[in-house]
Amino acid sequence: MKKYTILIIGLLLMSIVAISGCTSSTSPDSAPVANNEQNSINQNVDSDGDGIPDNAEGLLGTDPLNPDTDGDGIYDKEDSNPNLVYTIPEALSGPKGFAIKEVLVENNYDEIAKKDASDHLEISLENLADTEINNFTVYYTITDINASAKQSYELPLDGFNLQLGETKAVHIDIEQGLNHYRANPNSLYYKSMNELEFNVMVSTPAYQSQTSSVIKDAGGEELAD
Ligand SMILES: [Ca+2]
Ligand SMILES: [Ca+2]
Ligand SMILES: [Ca+2]
Repeated sequence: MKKYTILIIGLLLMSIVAISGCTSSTSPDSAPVANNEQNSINQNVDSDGDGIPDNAEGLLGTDPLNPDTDGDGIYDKEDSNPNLVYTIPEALSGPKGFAIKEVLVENNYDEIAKKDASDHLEISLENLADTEINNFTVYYTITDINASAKQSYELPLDGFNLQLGETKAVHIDIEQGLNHYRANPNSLYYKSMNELEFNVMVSTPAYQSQTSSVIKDAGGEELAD
């Protein structure tokens, strides 16, 4: 009888050890749950402070890191069409002080790093004036003819200047760096697989505005190699 009692106590002790072992082995599994909770909390963050949470900006097609996605001065939350500039800027007249040498929306190449770059809107500008030029603004539209959708953006090129005789590219994308300016990561450019038409107007006070158009073939954007 005593033997059986010892055996039962022994089995109970083994069970407790086994159960506590199970408990400790399951605790790492609970970590992803905590991470998921953390993610859902982060998605409710309003990174740009425009009153729209980051995850909702993705659904709306606006930029979670720009309170005024289209650059028309009306914040995303108050903007009835946050991807269409409210007042289309007028073309400026004057002498031709600069030229648009090239507009690329695919097959971009990074001249500094000497390698392919991810597809983005790249505008190459040449100074034709007898002085340095700055205070450029880019206004561009993206038209998805198949989906009957159009978006437009106005972007001041703060800090960009063209020295005498200089030709230099402006990069409108989601990269950071010199001569890179912010594109909406949820725009047609990044979300539509259809053929897209880009119309670009570049202006700076005292000179004639310059325009150019380019087509992006159907298919998604290509990332850098
Ligand atoms: Ca926001
Ligand atoms: Ca925003
Ligand atoms: Ca706006």
